[in-house]
Amino acid sequence: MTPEDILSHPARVLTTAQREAYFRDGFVTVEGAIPADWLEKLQQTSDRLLDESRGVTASNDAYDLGPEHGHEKPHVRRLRKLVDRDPVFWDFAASETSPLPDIAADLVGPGVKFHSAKLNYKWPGAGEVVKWHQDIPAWPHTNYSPVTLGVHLGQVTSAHGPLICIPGSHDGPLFFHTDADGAWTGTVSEADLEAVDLASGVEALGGPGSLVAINCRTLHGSRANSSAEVRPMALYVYSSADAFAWMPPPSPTSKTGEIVRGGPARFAHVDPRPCPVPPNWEEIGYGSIFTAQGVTRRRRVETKTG
Ligand SMILES: O=C(O)CCC(=O)C(=O)O
Repeated sequence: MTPEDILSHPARVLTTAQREAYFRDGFVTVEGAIPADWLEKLQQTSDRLLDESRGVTASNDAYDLGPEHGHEKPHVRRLRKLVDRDPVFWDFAASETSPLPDIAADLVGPGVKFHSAKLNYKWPGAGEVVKWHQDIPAWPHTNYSPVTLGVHLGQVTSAHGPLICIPGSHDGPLFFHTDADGAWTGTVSEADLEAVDLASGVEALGGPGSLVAINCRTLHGSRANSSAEVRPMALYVYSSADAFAWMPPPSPTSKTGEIVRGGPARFAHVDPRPCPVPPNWEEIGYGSIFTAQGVTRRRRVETKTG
């Protein structure tokens, strides 16, 4: 579906201005998107799983652990395959009472397919950055409807290492996310970034329950958390029902491919714009963006905001 087709369907949760901003800029932030009862359930479940991580000593299917992880001080960088960690996370992704799939429908059209979900934590002092990247080169689809809905479980200010999106980059080129030898790096090369106006980046800020929707082509990243609090952000990916993955997903869940709103598509929508071919994750495995990118400080983003 084109943006015009999608906008011709009545909005369920977002305003017309928010939907139009998403299609114009490639992202939109929405303050107060998630009601308090849902937020509380998500926060409590996240806290419990963080507590349970104290007994885990190495990264596994559930936890991506940072180098400082220990029983006394959990350092979980990511909860993987979120919808398989606790039923609350799948209810939030799919149930009739959750606003999340309706927000997705406002951005991809009435037929909504679930792709994947994770919860990224960013710990104060850990120096974790997410380097500039686009999402779709890691999990290409027949079209560019996939959208990531990032839900802030805590307050996010400039100091918390917020997501930063480059406006309009979804209409620009798709970049390789590989090094000179063709090995996957999960990030755009310094040479390619020379052509990008990184200073135009917009921070996705907001209180607990705020949301940022990012199109799969939009260039984005985040710098280290320099605040005193952890920054937990749940990231749910959906596509239109007529989008089909043409390579194995990096982090398949038991729910990947489920239709959560509307019905299955009878035709695939194929967008002619080319997409680089990622590694076959089924063959080489996928850790997380932190393991792919390495955890290094990123000069460009740090320079931007001092
Ligand atoms: O957690 C972040 O700040 C960025 C997340 C992200 O872009 C990703 O995991 O692909």
